[in-house]
Amino acid sequence: MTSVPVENLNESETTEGQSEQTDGFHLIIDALKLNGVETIYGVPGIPITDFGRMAQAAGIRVIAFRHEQHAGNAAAIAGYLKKKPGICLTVSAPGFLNGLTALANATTNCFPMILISGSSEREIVDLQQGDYEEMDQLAIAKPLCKAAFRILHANDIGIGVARAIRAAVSGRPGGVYLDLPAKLFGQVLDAGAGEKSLIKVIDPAPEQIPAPESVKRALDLLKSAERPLILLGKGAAYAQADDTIRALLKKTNIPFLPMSMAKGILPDTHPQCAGAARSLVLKESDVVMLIGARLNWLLSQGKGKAWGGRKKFIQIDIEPKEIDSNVEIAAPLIGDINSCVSALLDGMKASWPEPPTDWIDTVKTKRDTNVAKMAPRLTNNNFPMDYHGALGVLRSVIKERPDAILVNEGANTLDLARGIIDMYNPRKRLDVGTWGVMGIGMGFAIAAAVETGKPVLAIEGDSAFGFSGMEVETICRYNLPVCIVVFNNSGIYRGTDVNEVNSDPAWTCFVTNSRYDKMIEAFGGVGAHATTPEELKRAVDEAMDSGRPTLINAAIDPAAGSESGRIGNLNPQSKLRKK
Ligand SMILES: Cc1ncc(C[n+]2csc(CCOP(=O)(O)OP(=O)(O)O)c2C)c(N)n1
Ligand SMILES: [Mg+2]
Repeated sequence: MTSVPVENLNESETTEGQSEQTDGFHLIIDALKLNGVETIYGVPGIPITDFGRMAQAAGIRVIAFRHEQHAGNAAAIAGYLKKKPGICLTVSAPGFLNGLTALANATTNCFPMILISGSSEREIVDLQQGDYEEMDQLAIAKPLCKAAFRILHANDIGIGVARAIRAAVSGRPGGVYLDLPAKLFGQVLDAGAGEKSLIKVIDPAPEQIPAPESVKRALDLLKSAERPLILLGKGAAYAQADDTIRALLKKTNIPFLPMSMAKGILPDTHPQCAGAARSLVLKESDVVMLIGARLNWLLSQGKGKAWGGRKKFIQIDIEPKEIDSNVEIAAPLIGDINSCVSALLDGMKASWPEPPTDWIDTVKTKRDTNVAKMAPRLTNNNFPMDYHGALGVLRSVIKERPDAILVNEGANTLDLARGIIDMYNPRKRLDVGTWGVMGIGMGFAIAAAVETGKPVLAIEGDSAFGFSGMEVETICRYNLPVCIVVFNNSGIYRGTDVNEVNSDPAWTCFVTNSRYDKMIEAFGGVGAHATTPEELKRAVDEAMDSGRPTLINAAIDPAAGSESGRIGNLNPQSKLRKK
């Protein structure tokens, strides 16, 4: 398509004798609507305020946040839940930068999203002449996302939006940046020509069928296994290939281990789930099939003590470059997860050997022992409340409402909740993901409620909550069915550190006996204060049943947590540190 600067068009061509005109504002909205965009998450300001108004008037739901990072996180998780790019809209320079963390996080986590930012006058920006919010946003975004585009001419809007959508969802999904200079919005175009320039993206994430020889190689290896394991990553949850994956697990009877956000494809309570025997299955398995899971730090890079020696890996991934990233992959299977798992099932024909019974029994025994060991801790009604007592009741809340969505961040609050709370359905657990990033809480909770209409339970460390806490106003403003439980232990990891040098508090500690529940009351939401598991259960049940925006301050023993939750081993140690 040729790009004719609109201001160069002959006046008479656009204003006289032709009934209708359109402009950048409307074409962008039309392009998004044509491609099924229903919701935009953002923060208004120059040059996008009117654009947001017009999008709202055109029937797009526009959810306005208090900070772009949370709007960006909302867009990212909307993309994950819907398998379509979530849209975040920001102003130039500072707004763009605020959204960028979410864009980078989305790319790292393979969530499809598009960050659309208004930008300043190109001519001035490029000569660095000091424009309002001057910044070369495209250059800055490029290394942090999967693709970055700028649209200069209104008749390229169709192409630009199509490229952004395709880049976000095809192959391995990720974040895309779309730069819209202020001038673009006002550019006028003949309405007919404008309409013709739009593109409805055909098959944005096509099936990618694995090669037959890869399928055979994977099946041969799996058949040879004595202690097989299937490891499900959040890619498996994203793929929405739930039935196919369940069929594979049923057919093979192989124990499976879900990564955090893959929990619930089959319930954590399923007899094959090895979640409660994680250490054992990682160490003892001989053949491991990775489905949409990467061998990154969360899996100790596939080697070392946790893995107890060399394994043979089968890896299903849509991204060929992922293979051999950390250890040798004996049987790579490149394609989309549904196609790959379907091909494996087809190749298994009618009969497939069960794993040796001593392996199944070993896993089961370990799992049952660990579950039994944990059980009494989860039913305590201690005061001061500890993590296990509090999480024991939240576990029941989810068991009683398996359709609710759980958002979770923090350190102890995250690690313990992940292990304790069983999930029963796919894509119901949303958390800090690959980076372990704090600040996703309210953005994820808002988008989960907006996109699914289901009740949301956000379990937040008090530090974690602080990163996005102001968005409780957004939750109240849109009257969303979100119940936030702040695990208030007065600090990061613990609330007991002491600074022995001066009167400043230790830098991991917050104000003691604080009442986060008061925050939501300021905006008309329901606040509650819980000091025992019983009180907590009552307050959460009420919130989940009423659907009213609620924040429960769960007072947790400041001494109950441990440094960095379960990953304290990643802290560097000083040999010289003075005690
Ligand atoms: C953006 C970001 N900044 C800082 C951190 C470091 N960090 C990891 S966990 C955490 C907070 C842990 O405290 P809290 O949420 O209160 O959980 P607790 O362990 O006390 O239950 C922080 C600040 C991070 N992961 N991400
Ligand atoms: Mg804390």
